Amino acid sequence: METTLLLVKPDGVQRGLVGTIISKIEQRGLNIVGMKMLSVSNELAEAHYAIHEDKPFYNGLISYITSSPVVAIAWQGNKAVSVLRQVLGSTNPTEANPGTIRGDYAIDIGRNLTHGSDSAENGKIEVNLWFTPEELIEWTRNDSKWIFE
Ligand code: D4T
Repeated sequence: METTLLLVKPDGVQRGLVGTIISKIEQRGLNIVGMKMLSVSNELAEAHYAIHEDKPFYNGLISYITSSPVVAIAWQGNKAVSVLRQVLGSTNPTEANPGTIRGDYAIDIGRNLTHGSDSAENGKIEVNLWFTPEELIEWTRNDSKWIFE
């Protein structure tokens, strides 16, 4: 069982796509174990994007993620990391397949609607960065036996 972080970035919230994005992932079969809306502080943005500190697009990333509220969701399930990234589509929306969130709703890499953790290890780290333990709830979906063999 893996845990992974989804961020619906400011463009996703402003464009009214929160419900669409959540429902695609929920219907695929992952469990929501934490969910909140927040204005991202510079400190949190810098911690989240620390790995990109030296990249030319770093300043744009920080100003984009702090520009307007985001929705953060922790998901759990078998293969949750790869399943979530598959639903989101390629980082660059022009390379994302139709049927994915970015393939259907985005064009620019700097306005790619969502973030999804890229490994099980980073999933744990990022969920712990964005959520306190009290904000996470372990539970079993009633339909889990119809999703996981
Ligand atoms: P996210 O973090 O949005 O799920 O994307 P990925 O995990 O798939 O991609 P990433 O870490 O390589 O990039 C993080 C973030 O930076 C933006 N970006 C990326 C950008 O604006 N210009 C670029 O050239 C790249 C490579 C998009 C996602």
